[in-house]
Amino acid sequence: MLDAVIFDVDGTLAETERDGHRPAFNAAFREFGLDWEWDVPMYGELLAVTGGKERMRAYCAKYRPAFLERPDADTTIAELHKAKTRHYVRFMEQGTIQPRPGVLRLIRDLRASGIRVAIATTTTPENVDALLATTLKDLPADTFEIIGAGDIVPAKKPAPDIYTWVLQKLGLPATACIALEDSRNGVRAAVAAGLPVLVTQSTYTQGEDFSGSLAVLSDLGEPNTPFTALSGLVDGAAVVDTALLRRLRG
Ligand code: XBP
Ligand code: MG
Repeated sequence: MLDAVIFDVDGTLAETERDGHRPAFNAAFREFGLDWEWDVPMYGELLAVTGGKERMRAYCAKYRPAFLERPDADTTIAELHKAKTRHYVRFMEQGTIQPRPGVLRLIRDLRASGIRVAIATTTTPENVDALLATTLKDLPADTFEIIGAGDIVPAKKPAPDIYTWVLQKLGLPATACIALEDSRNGVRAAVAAGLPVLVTQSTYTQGEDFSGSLAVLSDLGEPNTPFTALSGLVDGAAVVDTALLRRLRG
């Protein structure tokens, strides 16, 4: 039985990193009078570290070591992150970020089949709320039964903690579920939690090492624009739907 599907957010439900999170960080840096600018290639490098506060700290350690010597470094990073979240929510409200192909179709299909859906993400809860209210506004408000996000667990992906937290809230064993992810860090987190995981690679995660996943696809596919299978057996299917997820989980 497949009882629940647990979705990653950034890169999986929508392409939020390049045109959502990245400009939000840059807007926060400008607001604080910092001359830091994360261009598209630089942000790709920084995505190796999950979590916005953790990402800013990793950036400083490599490129702005003097900043970390400041006595107010920790509080400034926390304040910067609050500003970044505010800018991100504002950008989302402009309504330019669309769901990835097949996301709405698959979620509706799962719910119609009685399968529970949940979220496991490293991003801040306000960002998930903003995504649900804008990009995913066509889904009923109670679609995602459990939302695991941000700092509710001490260790972010690739640690398994957020998936373990969601599984516990769902009251399900990992073997009754499947995770959908777009990144190596996400696959590592899901696998470490014992979850089968399917990958739809995203702009920033093309060509990452997804070992441990069931299959790697271009996207979830729509009937008139099927997905491309990059690795794994997907038995000639054109789109990811409830039936394919059940077969994949075995
Ligand atoms: C995405 C992340 C997050 C976002 C930024 O994780 O790594 O850090 O880039 O969000 P996922 P915050 O793919 O698991 O959703 O700034 O709120 O941390
Ligand atoms: Mg992701």
